[in-house]
Amino acid sequence: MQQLIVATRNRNKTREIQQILGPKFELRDLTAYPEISEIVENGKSFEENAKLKAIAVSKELSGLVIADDSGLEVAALNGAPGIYSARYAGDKATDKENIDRLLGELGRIGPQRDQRRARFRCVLTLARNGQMLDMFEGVVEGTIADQPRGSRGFGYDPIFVPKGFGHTFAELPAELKNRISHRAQAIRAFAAKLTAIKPSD
Ligand code: ITT
Repeated sequence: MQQLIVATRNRNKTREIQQILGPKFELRDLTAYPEISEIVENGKSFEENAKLKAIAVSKELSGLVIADDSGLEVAALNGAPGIYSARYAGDKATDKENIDRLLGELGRIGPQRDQRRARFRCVLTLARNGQMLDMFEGVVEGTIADQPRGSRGFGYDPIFVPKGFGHTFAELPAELKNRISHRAQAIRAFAAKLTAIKPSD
């Protein structure tokens, strides 16, 4: 059993990562370590934020640490909400408030070619003992639905329709999302590399 610490307090991410990696991995996230203080995500990119989360946590806990920084980039909003996806409608915003703001912003722009083109990005970093070991990325392209649909998943899933599908991530089975998502791609790249990492690296 490979043990991994996930540098997140977002249980939805941990659940998906566990489903993608399967039962050979035993994951533990920061909800098990309330003593670890909130990490200030002041990076300017997914890469910077993923790196600072993994490094900060790997200084406090021993073992392999992975961090996932992810978000939704909407073409017509010049890539927003991007790294601000979790707090688009404010610091303690709910998923519904974030979705409402996004649909509101798109509504204000009005009809425009490619207006609803969007993608989810995930940058995953791997660290140990305060050192970054590797970085992986995943992207899934799609469009923004007119209205939220479906109840599965989390975050912006009810308004994201992956390319080639007629349903939102929140309508599609979790197994399907976890096969094609940005997170699935990044995690698979990580898992493929993991066997090459020696215990002492
Ligand atoms: P941690 O920093 O503790 O990991 P967080 O939720 O704040 O948790 P991020 O800063 O990476 O994490 O923000 C990610 C946000 O992007 C997340 O809260 C969702 O709003 C959105 N997001 C990322 N992946 C998503 C997915 O698979 N489906 C829907 N929304 C997603």
